[in-house]
Amino acid sequence: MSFICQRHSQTENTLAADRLQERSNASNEFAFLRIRTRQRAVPFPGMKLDNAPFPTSVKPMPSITLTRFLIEEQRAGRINADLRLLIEVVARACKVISIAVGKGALGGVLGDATASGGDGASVNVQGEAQKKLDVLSNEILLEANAWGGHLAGIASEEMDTSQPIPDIYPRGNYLLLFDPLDGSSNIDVNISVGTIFSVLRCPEGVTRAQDADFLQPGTAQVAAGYAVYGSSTMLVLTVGHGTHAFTLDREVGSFMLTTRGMRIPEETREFAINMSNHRHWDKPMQAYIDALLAGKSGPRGRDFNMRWVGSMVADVHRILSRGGVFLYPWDRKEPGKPGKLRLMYEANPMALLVEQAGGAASTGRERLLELQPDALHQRVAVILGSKNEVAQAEAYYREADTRTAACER
Ligand code: FDP
Repeated sequence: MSFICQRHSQTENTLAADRLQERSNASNEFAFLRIRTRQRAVPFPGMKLDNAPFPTSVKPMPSITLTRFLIEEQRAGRINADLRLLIEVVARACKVISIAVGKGALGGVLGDATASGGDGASVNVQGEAQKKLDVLSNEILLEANAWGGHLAGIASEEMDTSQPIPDIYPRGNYLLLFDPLDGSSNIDVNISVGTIFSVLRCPEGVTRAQDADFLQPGTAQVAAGYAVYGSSTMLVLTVGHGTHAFTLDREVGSFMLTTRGMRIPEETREFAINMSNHRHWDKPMQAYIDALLAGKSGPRGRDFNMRWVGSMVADVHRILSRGGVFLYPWDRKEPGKPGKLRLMYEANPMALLVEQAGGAASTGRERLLELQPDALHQRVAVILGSKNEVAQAEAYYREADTRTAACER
């Protein structure tokens, strides 16, 4: 009762403030009062917004859950029941990871994982030190996906080889790949990290999937997505019909659809790259970035801003939300490797999400999604984001290659 009275008096405050505002538009003092009372006046549950006395800035709460979204996708014939279940299971695992990440130091999950046997840090197949949360997130995703009957195999950044579904469980027609916790170096410093996943069809006739069965180009992905554990937890998903964002309602425990059909603007003035590697890049990448840095007085004729979180998930999320270009090119530090990021469970899913949002994804020389992988943990150079900016970067490689070809003739 007192809650309703309080709301009622807030509404009256708003109306009174409106009247005062009408009487004296010139008065800054009254304008301030109006803003203050308006901010406090929110409708109580069930109030019809049409009748609300404060029509501006009040939006109805999002009401489409991930479950409802997926059921509607299934009804529209865009996914089948198994794929729906698979995505729901991955999303549920991401909620569990989100809770573990959110506990931080209180959960005892920060810091490096120790190798089995107890001596020294545990290292993954890439030779990178594993964090406790890397290992935990991997276990959460494996455990959640093993028994549902929708998968034929699972591959992860944290496992040397793919894992078939244990014999005690039924097997399905899909293959799941994931980076359980991307941006590991940011875990211990309370900066956004995330989970990236990609879903492929298991080749016909294969029941116990091997690594070779996973080696399909990104164009073969039937779904891809990521969860970003930031100031809010979000799930961004595509099943090949647009890219959609869901925000975790922590009280209810459901992902709610908050953006249907994300769109990346074609033009941008923002780029994301680890600038400390400048001297290690090849000439075309140096020339492209130098042009951005030159700003108004350079060949691009305009200033660019740089944002670099250092967690791919967070950087790509910003680009999906407001545009930009993300680059992780080849560099001379590890000349034998084509790049730092992994093709199958980092670059490919992000490339599909970006393309589905109207952006582009490239290695600099070819469309990322068309690369034929030859190893599960293959690395790749990545340029993705606003279409026209990706094209600008590609132009530097094309020009360099044309010059080289001309010299060789
Ligand atoms: P991290 O090594 O912290 O896991 O692919 C992994 C990744 O982070 C990306 O998320 C990030 O964009 C990139 O590597 C950052 O690497 P560097 O700090 O070596 O540039």
